[in-house]
Amino acid sequence: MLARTDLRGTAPTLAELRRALPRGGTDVNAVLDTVAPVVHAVSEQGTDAALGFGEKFDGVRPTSVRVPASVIADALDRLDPAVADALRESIGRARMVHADQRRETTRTQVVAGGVVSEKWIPVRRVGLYVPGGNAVYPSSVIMNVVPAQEAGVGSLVIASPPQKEFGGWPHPTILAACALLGVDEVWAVGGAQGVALLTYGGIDTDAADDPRSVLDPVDLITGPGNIYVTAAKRLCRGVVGIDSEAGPTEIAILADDSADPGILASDLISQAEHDVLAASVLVTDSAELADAVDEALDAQVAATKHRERVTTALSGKQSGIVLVDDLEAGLAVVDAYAAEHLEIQTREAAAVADRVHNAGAIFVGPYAPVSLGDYCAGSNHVLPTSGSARFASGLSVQTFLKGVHVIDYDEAALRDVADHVVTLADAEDLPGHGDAIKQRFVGGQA
Ligand code: HSO
Ligand code: ZN
Repeated sequence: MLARTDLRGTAPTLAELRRALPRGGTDVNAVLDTVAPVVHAVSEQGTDAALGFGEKFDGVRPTSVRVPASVIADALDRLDPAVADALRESIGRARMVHADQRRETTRTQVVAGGVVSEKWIPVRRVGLYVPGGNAVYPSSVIMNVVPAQEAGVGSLVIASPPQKEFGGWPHPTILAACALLGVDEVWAVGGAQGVALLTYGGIDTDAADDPRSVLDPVDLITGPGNIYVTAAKRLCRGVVGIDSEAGPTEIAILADDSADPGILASDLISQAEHDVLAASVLVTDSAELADAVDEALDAQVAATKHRERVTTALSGKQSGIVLVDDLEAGLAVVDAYAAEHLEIQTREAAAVADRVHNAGAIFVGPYAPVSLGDYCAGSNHVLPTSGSARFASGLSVQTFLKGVHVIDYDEAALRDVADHVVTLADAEDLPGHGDAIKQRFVGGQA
């Protein structure tokens, strides 16, 4: 079922390795021209334009952008108690991990009388995009909201597409998750127009709770979406901050012959289940294991609920088995691939995991599957995709903080370094910079 890339007996360069590895990808550039007029219209006309596009593209117009408080409360009341319990558990564990990520102010005494501090200020207002359609992921609401709240973000809004079958409001499970998290501002707007409305704001003339409710623009947008949402985020970037451009999900597994093929097959299927474009990649030095995983996949895929989607994902060019000579070569492959999720299923898995440089998140050993991280490990599941784990991190408290330097020098400390500043200013032919120093001292002399 999985295509094979056989690297045994070869010594590829990094560039060759990157080319040889299975990889998919979506072409966001291809839809920029379609999305640009939508973003432009919403930036000029606000809410009316956004609702108009929603009606045109998705065939639904909510009675107001702002979801009434009663609709959110009702969604929680009707939520299956077992789901509510599991969501609470997920929230509690995520809070524990993310609370530990808070950053203290650093204070550096550079010289006597000269101090530079760095303080971490939360972004004022954040918009969290939550997709609708097939992918109803209350867990992703948790993974976006918890780090923002733990960072101290004071104002949070969730935007999610209106759904015809739910009276023009976002999916009730999404609304229930908002209620459990204490988020009371939810907008029924999605797609590129949703991202644009978060960016530029508007007035919600139809809001049930408040007839002229202001839709305040946000400073940062996080959360995944389809290709149109991603294109809109790319176009709005700069006016607003964005997290990263989320591509289809990926799992890579580095395994040796000690791994259980049945477990590997089920983990490969678990992420293939998300999307026909999802990538599942096994890297191993054991051809016998590769054969056994292929066999296990045949049996398990036939029995899985979303078998068509899974089969398409597993047989796509983005998925496959990479055969390597040994663990060393396997580590080079997983570093070159830089998977969103990397499982280590080898002997001494923790020591091997310690040697990985590039992965969005690393799952150690047979009892830490990606599904655990998706819901209840406490870790975040919004992670860098498409190889961006070489330079990017998953969502965390840090995503929602800005580091600001505070420079506090007294007269003696400035005088002490004045000559160097003037010299550097002259060297850059910016004498006005030097004059700003001289001006502070008697006679304008440093
Ligand atoms: N594996 C997905 C997140 C997710 N899984 C949500 C289940 N629900 C991307 O990390
Ligand atoms: Zn998942």
